Amino acid sequence: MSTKPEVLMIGAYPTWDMVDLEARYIVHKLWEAADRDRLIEAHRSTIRAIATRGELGASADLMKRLPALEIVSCYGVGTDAIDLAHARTNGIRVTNTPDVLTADVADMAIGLLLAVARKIPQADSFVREGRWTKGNMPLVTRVTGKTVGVVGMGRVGAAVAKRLAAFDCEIRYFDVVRRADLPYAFVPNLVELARRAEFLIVTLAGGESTKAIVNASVLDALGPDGILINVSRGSTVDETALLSALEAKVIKGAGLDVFWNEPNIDERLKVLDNAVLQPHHASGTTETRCAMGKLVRDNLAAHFAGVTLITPVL
Ligand code: 8YV
Repeated sequence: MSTKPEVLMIGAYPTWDMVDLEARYIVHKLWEAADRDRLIEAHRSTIRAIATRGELGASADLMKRLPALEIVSCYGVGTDAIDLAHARTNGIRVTNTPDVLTADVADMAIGLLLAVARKIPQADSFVREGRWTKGNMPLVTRVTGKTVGVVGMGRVGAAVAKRLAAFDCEIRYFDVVRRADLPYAFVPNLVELARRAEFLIVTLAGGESTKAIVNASVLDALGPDGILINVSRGSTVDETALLSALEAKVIKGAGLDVFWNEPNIDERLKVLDNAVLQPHHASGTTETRCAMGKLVRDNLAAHFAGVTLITPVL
């Protein structure tokens, strides 16, 4: 019998991670299994680790089926899809990949803001489709110097604010607590923040406490010149309200990396001319994904070596 620990992988990782993981562990690939229940049942008593992705997480139901489970290692910073309460109660360790993806996610927030405000995708089509030869493109919206509301002033929020400062933007933010270490204006009421901002950038953690926190009232307050950017979780925005607001031009536009039902997003989103959509790809650079995969692998290795975890959540 092999001495390699058994790991259940919920979703695919890049090849470079798979090579290393398959050398160290017996890897069970749930996403490839024709019958997932059967795969879990066949190895339920020997699987000691789950390697998952931020958006896939690990439910209590799944963890309950694995009595030998010791650790859930998440390829992503957001652990909202992992049942942390169940893990805590059952002494299951949890790790994530903070810091290494912060810069890329913040870059994407700025990229989406520029794409929506300056209509970069539409301008690209304008040139390719030969419409430029028939006249000038309609004018667009400036980003520099605007008032921006950052919704969630954690690692990503602070990195977004730092970038916006270089655009001479006035930065205000909403969070559950004031960040005394940062020079930006704290606005503890989200509707109030939206009223006072031209752009809102959502960087909150997902989960019950932030579910649909950006609702119809927030969108109304953002108003017809306002732009919403979401690089957090689809769950933080009431997507039904957002769709109505975009269709009725209650707000000017939105840049979205995340959605309620990924990857099978609402068809109504696809026909909007005032939204720029991304496939949950804010951290999707080779550089960052290499660092994320290494953290997952290093956390698993630390666990099985009995040494301190590098980036523990629990
Ligand atoms: C990743 C994420 O796209 O960090 C997170 O929480 O959602 C993203 O960085 C995802 O985890 C990769 O699957």
